[in-house]
Amino acid sequence: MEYIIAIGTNLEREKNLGFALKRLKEEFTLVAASSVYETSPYGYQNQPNFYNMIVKIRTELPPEEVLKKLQEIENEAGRERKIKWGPRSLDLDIVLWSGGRVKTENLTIPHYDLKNRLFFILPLLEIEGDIELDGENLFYLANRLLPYQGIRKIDFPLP
Ligand code: A4P
Ligand code: MG
Repeated sequence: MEYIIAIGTNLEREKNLGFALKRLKEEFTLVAASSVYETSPYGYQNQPNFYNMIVKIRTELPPEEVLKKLQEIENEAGRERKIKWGPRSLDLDIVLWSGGRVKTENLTIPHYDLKNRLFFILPLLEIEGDIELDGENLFYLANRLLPYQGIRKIDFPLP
């Protein structure tokens, strides 16, 4: 199975992004990694800018087990869940997987807001090329969001 995982952090960003990559490599096979982007907060505005990126991993684990591993890694990074959409040391979301759709009580794949977030779409373009989501290609989606969502590619040395 292949999974597309989104990484987001806006507290101790360098440390937490490096930690996430290290732990993901320990738990799964890392197949591809996008550039790192600095992005304006989406949703709740009164919080620092984020670092966001996308990775592709390979594993035999089913989605529920992958989610559990991701939540363990978030917890190791000291993740607290207080404000919905608020500041976070580390957020690991499953964006897509090779098995199609999932809809259970605690897991929705594709990610419920994928098409509205430039910080998912732009790095995803780097990894997957111009795939379609429900008949809309990633370039089209990126163009639609670019005027409204601040995003800037940064140099980040991958561990
Ligand atoms: N869950 C369901 N589907 C998934 C999935 N595909 N991947 C459930 C991961 N989790 C999934 O998530 C809440 C529950 O979602 C989990 O228990 C899981 O069972 P959470 O991470 O505990 O809580 P949250 O992150 O506060 O909520 P949510 O809805 O995931 O927040 P979002 O929508 O991820 O928004 N701005 C910028 N620029 N960059 C960001 O990365 N992130 C957010 C968080 C807001 N603004 C941002 C960014
Ligand atoms: Mg999340």
